[in-house]
Amino acid sequence: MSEQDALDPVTVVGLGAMGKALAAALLKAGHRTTVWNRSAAKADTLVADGAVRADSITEAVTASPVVIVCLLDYEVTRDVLATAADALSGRLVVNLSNGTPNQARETAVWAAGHGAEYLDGGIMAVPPMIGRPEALVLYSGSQPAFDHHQDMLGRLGDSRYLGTDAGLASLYDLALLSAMYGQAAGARHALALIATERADLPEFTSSLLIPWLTAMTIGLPALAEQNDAVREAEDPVSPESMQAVAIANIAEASTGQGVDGELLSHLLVPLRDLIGHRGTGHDLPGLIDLARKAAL
Ligand code: FVH
Repeated sequence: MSEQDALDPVTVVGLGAMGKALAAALLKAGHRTTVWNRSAAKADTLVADGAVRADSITEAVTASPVVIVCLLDYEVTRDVLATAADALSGRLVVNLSNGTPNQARETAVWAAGHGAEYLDGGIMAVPPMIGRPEALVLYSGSQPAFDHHQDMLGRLGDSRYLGTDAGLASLYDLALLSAMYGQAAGARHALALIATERADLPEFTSSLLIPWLTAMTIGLPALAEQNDAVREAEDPVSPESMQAVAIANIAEASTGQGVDGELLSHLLVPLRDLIGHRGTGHDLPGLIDLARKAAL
């Protein structure tokens, strides 16, 4: 790819915390960067740094062959783009707004109906990480578009292309976010428990919580490979019946320490109910299915 292709003009639609970071990274890399936001004042700093302010969404779209959209959600994305739909033909829309796989697929069809190529994306990073290699950005949709604009997309972070199904990036994004929110809920519950007796939460976090969570990722490959062979293992390292007791104790101790179980209710309540099946001669039937549902 020539240097000229790599430095194609680009438009960024949506200048919230993330959109601003995306535009700043592209601007810094040398792209002619046109920006648009509903609240125009959010463009001021970028414009002072050299970005071009578009006064309308149509002006923003027509300014560049690549239009990167980073808005609150797909409803807003479609509402905003609809007002410039006639200008989309021949351009690439890269939608980095959060949404569901079906919303991504529908938007891909909608964009194609207006003659635009479409890439959907999921940003696995927070704004200060944008432009650095640790900012992972997942893409799906048009492979020729991804290949052609790889250099530009690479300026936002580490780009990973998942496939032609536009819904894949969303699916992976939401899967990874669900793992993150699950871990965050567990960590908050842990901190709430410790806070009932000790105040030094930073020390607990750095010396015990982080090393513990890191060490326990060792169980993830087995979870991913969970199948009937694992289910029937005769000598499991961590039998479900043992785990069920620990989970019951977490619930009981939380109540005893005056900690609300709400954050972990999605995990503790169904498991507590399954514990009621003990003594049926089975090893907590349904527990693995529950984990499977959670993993899927
Ligand atoms: N910030 C983050 O940590 C995460 C990291 C992972 C990816 N997300 C997703 O990125 C999308 C945008 O997130 P954001 O952080 O930029 O969000 P906000 O700062 O809240 O900005 C929201 C933008 O959406 C515009 N907007 C909202 N409603 C409307 C509307 N009805 N019409 C037009 N624009 C609208 C808003 O405009 P304004 O309020 O400034 O006028 C902002 O441009 C998001 O999908 C995350 O999940 C970020």
